Amino acid sequence: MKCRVCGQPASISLRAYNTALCADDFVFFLERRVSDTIKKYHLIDKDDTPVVAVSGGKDSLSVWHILNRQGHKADGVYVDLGIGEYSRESLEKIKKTAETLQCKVFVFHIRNTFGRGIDEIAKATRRVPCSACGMIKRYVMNKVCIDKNYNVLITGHNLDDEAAALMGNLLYWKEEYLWKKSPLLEGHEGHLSRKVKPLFLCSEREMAAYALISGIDYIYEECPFSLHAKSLTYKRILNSLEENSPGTKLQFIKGYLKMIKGTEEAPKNITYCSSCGYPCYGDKCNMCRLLDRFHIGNKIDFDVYG
Ligand code: Q46
Ligand code: ZN
Repeated sequence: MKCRVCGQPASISLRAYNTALCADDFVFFLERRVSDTIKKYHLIDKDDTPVVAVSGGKDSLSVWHILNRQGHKADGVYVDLGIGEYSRESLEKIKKTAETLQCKVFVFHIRNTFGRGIDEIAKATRRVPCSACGMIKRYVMNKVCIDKNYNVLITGHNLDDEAAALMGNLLYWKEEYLWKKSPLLEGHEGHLSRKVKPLFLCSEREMAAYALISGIDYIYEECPFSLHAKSLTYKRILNSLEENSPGTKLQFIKGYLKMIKGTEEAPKNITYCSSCGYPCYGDKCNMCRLLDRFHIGNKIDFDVYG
């Protein structure tokens, strides 16, 4: 198999595109795909001040790396869930990447604030860990943007994540979420940052290959709470469809984007939390309720590295 561009031996076959590329041309192809997505959906302007939500995994560290290579000087933000070796190793990889990129990373340690990890918080509040985690992450990421003057939050969601989430929303006809899967979610000036997903059209396999070829040192293990997630089942089903019919995931997401025209509007009829001022439904946001429950007060501190 030869590289479609230069004729040298190919390193990766991309059946969805009916092509094969060598390592250098694949890196060029992937980075071009990201910059085209950014341009097409107006994700990041040259005057923007972006910050990347990093987890230590291949997608978030790769998008951080790509953006900085493309001249979007982006810092990072990480929520340390306090779940043992997994959290420790993730933080190490993130600090190392921040150092390589010569960027700052803001770290919120859940254990330092709450005196317990995400699993214990979830138990105490009768939520599942992913629900407590999602709520805290959304709050903390937004707080970094608002307090530290970043106007756009970048996430590393890839094509497989989005296709699996869309499939789940369709299967159960979750209409309230069905139209909420786009590369750009508008914010509310001074209250809620804009959120963008530059890897929206890059598959999981492509991102793993990119990270490997580019020497990105990421954590291979997944969060221990992700193991029973329904999204993994949807990903397996989509992968077997892709195996039989290459390009299925891309068509699924592209067709959807065409229908919603690329942008998701910020939620309407929103109110603001009486304690912190961030958007919420009701009088107080869930994070302020959580802080009240543990008698912590409105005190969210970050460690800064880099
Ligand atoms: S939500 Fe759940 Fe993930 Fe949080 S607890 Fe782990 S699996 S990290 S994106
Ligand atoms: Zn609040």
